[in-house]
Amino acid sequence: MSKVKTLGQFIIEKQSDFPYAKGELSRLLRDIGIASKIINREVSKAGLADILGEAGETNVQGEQVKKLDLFSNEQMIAALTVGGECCAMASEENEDIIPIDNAQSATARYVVAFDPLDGSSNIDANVSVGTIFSIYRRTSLSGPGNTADFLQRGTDQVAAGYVIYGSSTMLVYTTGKGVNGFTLDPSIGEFCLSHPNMKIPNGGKIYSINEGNYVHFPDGVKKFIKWCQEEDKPSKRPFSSRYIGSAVADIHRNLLYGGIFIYPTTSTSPKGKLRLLYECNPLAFIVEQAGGKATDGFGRILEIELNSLHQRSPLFIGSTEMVERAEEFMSKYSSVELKN
Ligand code: P6P
Repeated sequence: MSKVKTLGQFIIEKQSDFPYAKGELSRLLRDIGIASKIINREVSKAGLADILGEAGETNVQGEQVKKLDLFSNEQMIAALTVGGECCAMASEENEDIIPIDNAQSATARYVVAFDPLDGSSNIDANVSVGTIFSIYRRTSLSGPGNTADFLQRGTDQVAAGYVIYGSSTMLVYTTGKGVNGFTLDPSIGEFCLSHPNMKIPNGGKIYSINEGNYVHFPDGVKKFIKWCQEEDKPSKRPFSSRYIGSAVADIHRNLLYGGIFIYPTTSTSPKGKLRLLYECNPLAFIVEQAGGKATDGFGRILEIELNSLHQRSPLFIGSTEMVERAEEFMSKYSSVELKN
């Protein structure tokens, strides 16, 4: 009896978790899985760009080679359009929403926001990158979705997940009933359940932040970093500094080992760098469901009011004990105006 449980089998098995579920959410997750497999195929060839042709040129087959983030964006849009289960999409690559105006989608109940290839600037160095997605019920009644369908709090997400294209390709997602991880088995082309019921360690010894921005960090962040670096055996300090520069990879590592990832306000990113809709909210939903915490340094990420598609937020995310320690420093050392 095979012990392999595919993503498809798992989704159908869990479908009973949703009363009145007619399978749309299951099919939506299936569609995202399909796009991820196609993206994975191209990302895994990235190192062959010299042979296959750089982006913007034609390859040996005479085909136009696209930048991988644009390619990934096209695959997500295509899979969700054909799948017919969502009425609109929002993407990091598109200024405005992408309404889907076809017969199937007119009655679709969901909208999907995504970052098709987060960290793509690292691709040429063969660093792990990721796709991040977030699913909401539409608030409009019918027809193609509209921008207002996306302006919801993170607490309103019905599902969220990421795909990390690394030493192996993993899809990690939640529907609010815990977090499960699936590793792609290329020999059968299926995501197989490899990390059931993922839980982030309550404490950790890894802090992940771009210390190159140190001089521009809020005082609370500076004090937290120095606290992490102090010698203190009972609390196992100094902690280790690990920063990949690809949020999905940094946060995935911390999800497995414990730790905190911080992208605070800086001089070049006065509201933070990461986007609330398709980065902070889905990653926060996953980490909270795994028992961790995600805030902007003062308040819960999932409760932040979203007023625009590409709105940015500071992000403190990971093991609860580490996030709460960082919040203590933020409260103690950051000036009052930063709390508004
Ligand atoms: P910096 C990638 O561009 C990204 O959006 C995140 O994945 C990553 O955590 C962050 O930016 C890295 O930004 O300023 O440290 O290079």
